Amino acid sequence: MEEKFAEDFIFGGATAAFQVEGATSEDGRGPCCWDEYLKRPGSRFNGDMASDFYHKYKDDLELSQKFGINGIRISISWSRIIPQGKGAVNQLGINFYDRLIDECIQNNVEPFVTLHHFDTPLGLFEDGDWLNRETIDHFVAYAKVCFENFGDRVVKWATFNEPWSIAQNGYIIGNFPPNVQYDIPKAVQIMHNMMVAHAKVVELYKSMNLKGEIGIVHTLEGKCPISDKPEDKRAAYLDDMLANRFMLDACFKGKYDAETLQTVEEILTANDGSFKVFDGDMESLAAAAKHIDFLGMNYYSSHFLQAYDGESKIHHNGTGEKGTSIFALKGIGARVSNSAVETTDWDWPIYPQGMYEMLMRIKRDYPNYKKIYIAENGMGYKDDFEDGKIDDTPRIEYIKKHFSYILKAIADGVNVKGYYVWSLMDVLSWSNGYNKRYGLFYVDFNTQERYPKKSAYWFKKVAETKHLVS
Ligand code: BGP
Repeated sequence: MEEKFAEDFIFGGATAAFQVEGATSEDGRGPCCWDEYLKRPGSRFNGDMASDFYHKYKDDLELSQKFGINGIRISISWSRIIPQGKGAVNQLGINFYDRLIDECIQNNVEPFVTLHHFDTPLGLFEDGDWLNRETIDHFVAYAKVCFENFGDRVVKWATFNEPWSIAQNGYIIGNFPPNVQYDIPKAVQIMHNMMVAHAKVVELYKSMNLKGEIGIVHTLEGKCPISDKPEDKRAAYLDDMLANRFMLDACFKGKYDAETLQTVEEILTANDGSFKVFDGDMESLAAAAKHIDFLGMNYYSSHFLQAYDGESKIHHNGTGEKGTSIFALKGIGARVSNSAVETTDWDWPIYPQGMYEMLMRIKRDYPNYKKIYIAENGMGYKDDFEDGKIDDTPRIEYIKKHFSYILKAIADGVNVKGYYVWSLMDVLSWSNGYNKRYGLFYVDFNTQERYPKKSAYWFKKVAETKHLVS
């Protein structure tokens, strides 16, 4: 195993516009789908203030720099730049990201910018979001505005964050807008359309001859059979097909392998549906696969699969009450607990070797990948705040285990160039609110004060020495 991270390895912190910025009606920002969703009666929280990054970004960047952090994932809020999603550009929105990007650079915290992190402008969302093919053209137009304005300084761009989460949470689990459950055909169509949008934006970026690199951020989840039984193996294979392989094929092979296509069609038939490929789509995917510069890999967890032949049944644990999750999908399988594997309070299995296996798989199955950034990894935890001190030792242990598997993958030839912990500071958690904390920096959401957690001090030592210190 490698003993040390390379000198140019990025030790970053990740954020996303809606989860940190707040200021949702300031400076001409239009509404996004999450504003509307979290304002419905009964909602337990909203994003109006979040971590107040819109006003506190200078403090956060100064803090980052002090703690050895040399990269930050931010996303641009589409509805700050183009408030209606299409049409007029909002100069005040451009000005905000100009200031933010300049501040990152001044602090030597390199910005890694995602164009879309779940927050489609409300009008486009109501018109069908990514199921409406016109959204693709609007996204390309918005990307162009971003590249024209920030492409001189930003050298790392991601088209999307986690299309699988949008598809799965919005159309299968139902805990993201539009809160549809069990509609696997729509989930697949959304993923395909987003892959086409991604491809078109990659091609646009390359045509503009800018100096940086462009990729996509996927959440990749290991899918392990709970036993050696062929039917459990099949369940793991099917879940993997939807969550991982379908979109990795699109991005890095520029097509869906015959096996991928056939299996996805079988899943769709079991769910009474199909998906549609439009004229020119496959040409777009093929072109972009030749040009994509990196894979941003988010890895939190793996799942253990058992065969299941009943109707779909899901309960999402959005409260941190351990052991309350149910996830069983018709035509695929059931995610079950593995007594040998610890979980978080939100029932996410802690399985760091799954990250190693996924990294090795990328190298094996997609040999044209150029480099990988771990774009998110981290642990949701109910931190205790005592006299300004936060002892989050379990989070340190979690990150440390993942770091050691990254070093092992690097030693085994995978080109991993950076790691962005989720999250830089505590943020709004999409379907869990403010009590599921991930940050290196604790945020008191009443005062918006920041406090470094024990993990921040530990992360600083690793970033400075490049060694996996204890
Ligand atoms: C990823 C998202 C992040 C973040 C993280 C933690 O899927 O890209 O935005 O939210 O998951 O998820 P959660 O807050 O649901 O625990």
